[in-house]
Amino acid sequence: MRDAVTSLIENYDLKGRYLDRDALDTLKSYFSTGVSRVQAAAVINSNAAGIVRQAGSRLFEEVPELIRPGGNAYTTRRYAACLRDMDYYLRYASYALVAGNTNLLDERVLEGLRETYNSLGVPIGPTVRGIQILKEMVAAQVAEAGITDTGFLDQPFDYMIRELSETSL
Ligand SMILES: CCC1=C(C)/C(=C/C2=NC(=C\c3[nH]c(/C=C4\NC(=O)[C@H](C)[C@H]4CC)c(C)c3CCC(=O)O)/C(CCC(=O)O)=C2C)NC1=O
Repeated sequence: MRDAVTSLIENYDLKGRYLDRDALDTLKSYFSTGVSRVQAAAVINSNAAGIVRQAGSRLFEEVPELIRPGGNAYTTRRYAACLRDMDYYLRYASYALVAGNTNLLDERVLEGLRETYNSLGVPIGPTVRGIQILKEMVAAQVAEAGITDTGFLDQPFDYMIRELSETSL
């Protein structure tokens, strides 16, 4: 599992090079957003249950077939599994925000996920929509908390969306 700093150092070490101007700019930009990243993670952390619940309700309003007989989130067990998955996406996004790197999403979340979803008939399109809703809700809550330096906020959500959507046809 890598973060913004360890991945940069690893790259430079592989080439046996000192940190040059590009590296220092990257580090400066990471550290200058550090406090906001931690604040955003704190906002997510203290509202996680509500965010997941509301995001789920919004998803099921938009795609009601999911919770009707024959839908993949139909039955209490599968409904709960769906919300649990949303909670995974939110929690790992909060880690990735602090790490400033998406490597942990590859290692802990996305690896093998498409295959699992395909074998269980979990539809990718609505899952992607669920992650989008999480992203929108987090953006709103972080803004409401008065955190303004938030250019980094969408990255982990967009990364999961892109990786899950890829080859989904
Ligand atoms: C931390 C990394 C991690 C992830 C991401 C993860 C996902 C994950 N979701 C699963 C199931 C599931 N995932 C869903 C999710 C949904 N169904 C829908 O219709 C919606 C679109 C969607 C919710 C947004 C459902 C319903 C199941 C149960 C499917 C079944 O057992 O039939 C399973 C199969 C095993 C299980 O049920 O626990 C895994 C591994 N597990 C992990 O350890």
